[in-house]
Amino acid sequence: MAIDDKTLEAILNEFPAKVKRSRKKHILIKNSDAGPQEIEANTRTIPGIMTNRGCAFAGCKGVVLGPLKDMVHIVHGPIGCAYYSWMTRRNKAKSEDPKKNFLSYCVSTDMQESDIVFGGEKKLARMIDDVVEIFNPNAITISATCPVGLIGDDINTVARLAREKHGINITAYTCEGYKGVSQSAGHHIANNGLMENIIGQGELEEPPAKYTINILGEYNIGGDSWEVERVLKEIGYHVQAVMTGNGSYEDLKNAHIAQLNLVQCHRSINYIASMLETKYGTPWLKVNFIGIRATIESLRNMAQYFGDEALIKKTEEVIEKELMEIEPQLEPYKKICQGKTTFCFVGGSRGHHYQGLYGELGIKTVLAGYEFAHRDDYEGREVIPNIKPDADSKNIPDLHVLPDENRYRLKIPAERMEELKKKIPLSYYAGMNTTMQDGSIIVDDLNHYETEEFIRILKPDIFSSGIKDKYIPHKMGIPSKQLHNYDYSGPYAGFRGAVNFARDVSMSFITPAWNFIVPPWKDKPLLEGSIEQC
Ligand code: CFM
Ligand code: HCA
Repeated sequence: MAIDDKTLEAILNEFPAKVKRSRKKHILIKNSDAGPQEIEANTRTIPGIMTNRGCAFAGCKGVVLGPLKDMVHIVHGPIGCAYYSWMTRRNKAKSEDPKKNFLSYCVSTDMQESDIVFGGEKKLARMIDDVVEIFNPNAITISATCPVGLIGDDINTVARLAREKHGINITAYTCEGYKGVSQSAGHHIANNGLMENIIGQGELEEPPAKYTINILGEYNIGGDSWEVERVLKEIGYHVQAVMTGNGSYEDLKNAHIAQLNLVQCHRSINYIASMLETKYGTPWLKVNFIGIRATIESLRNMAQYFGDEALIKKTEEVIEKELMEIEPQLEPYKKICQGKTTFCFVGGSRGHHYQGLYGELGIKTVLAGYEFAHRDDYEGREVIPNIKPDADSKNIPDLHVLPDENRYRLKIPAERMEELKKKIPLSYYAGMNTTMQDGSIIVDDLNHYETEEFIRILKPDIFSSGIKDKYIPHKMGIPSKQLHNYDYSGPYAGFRGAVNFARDVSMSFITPAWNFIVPPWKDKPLLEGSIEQC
């Protein structure tokens, strides 16, 4: 069954009038005849509604800073926030020096009642001393949780004094959970901090190899970036820094020398991409390594960007070799998946990135959305933004100017940028509103009630979820696939990742376990009307 305006209205009628008015603006039925459709996004979740969103601390420490492996990330606050951001995201990391990988530690000041009353600055300073003595990390970050902001601990001053005392990079992030409306605010805080305190501080003056790139917005969930890097290296790219999956302070310091920044997750890291462009003139290219077609297009676009015939040829050779390896492996899974439907609701970019991969397996996305994306994620953006001339760079209000202003430089002449824009296809980079099929549903900040209602009506064969919404479909007899942490599996990126994904969703479809659950609509009468009050 499809959802039309009337059905949608009936779902929303269960909300109080004010809530209904608000939620209506966050839901669209895709209709390409209606012209550009607008959706409200990045606004406050209505209190009382069961949302899947996280907070600014989650976005800053959990998402962007947390994966940097040779740094110790101190969580300043009561223990809960540190505990619940401890390895749950499955951002993997390996270190050449095993003594310089601190990701498996949960480091927190564990503030108690007395610290809240008398302040936690001294405790934080002592903790930094301990961390330096025990771990000797390359750098330290301090992330504030809600109570720290409420009692007013000056974590920036604690960080500055510790930096002077220990002589290493120690920086503070005032990413208290309540800031902003979701984890998105935390991404921005982390992006600004990394740009201000780390990126560009390395010694390198020139790229160490031909075709030096950074991968931004790739967090190595389930090993994704290792799979992407395997292919990129085979083609001949040198990956300077991954931000921030399996990333390190040492690599990040020299990220400014890359010739091109790839942006996988635009939502969480567009700020660094544009700050690097403004400050160092490094262009950025939107890529998507989820799905076979998207991976191929991304690799071709990269080769076009450098424009070197040998690189273009090598790219095609690698694509062919990879396809030969994976196509026979995918065949049996495609047979299982063909004709199935899915919901694709994730935090940000993955809400559209995974639709292509689902489609390649024959699975149609009937509903999709993001927890916290902004309107441009729904409505689309340019692939390569205009390079701004040096003189303009200094007037960008959002830019955090680093001390060495001489580093402003423009690497790509404007005419070459124009030429590139014509060559590089934009197709998969259109926003979610353009990529979805007519009649499908787009929902921003989907909540528990709406999840149940949309499942009841659309009865998808699989539900893409996070840990908070995973068990709603299960109780309704529908399998789920966590697209945040991949349910202990992965990698799902690139060519081999696509096979892993196909295998995992196929297993969900054929497991007999679902036959033991009777969905509510099969054994209970569905209440379609309303009960009159006596
Ligand atoms: Fe980017 Fe991400 Fe995502 Fe994201 Fe996240 Fe994540 Fe996500 Mo969970 S950075 S927006 S804040 S792709 S942690 S790796 S899976 S919600 S869709
Ligand atoms: C976060 C992290 C998260 C949570 C995933 C989930 C992740 O938002 O704080 O809800 O299952 O990917 O780990 O998005």
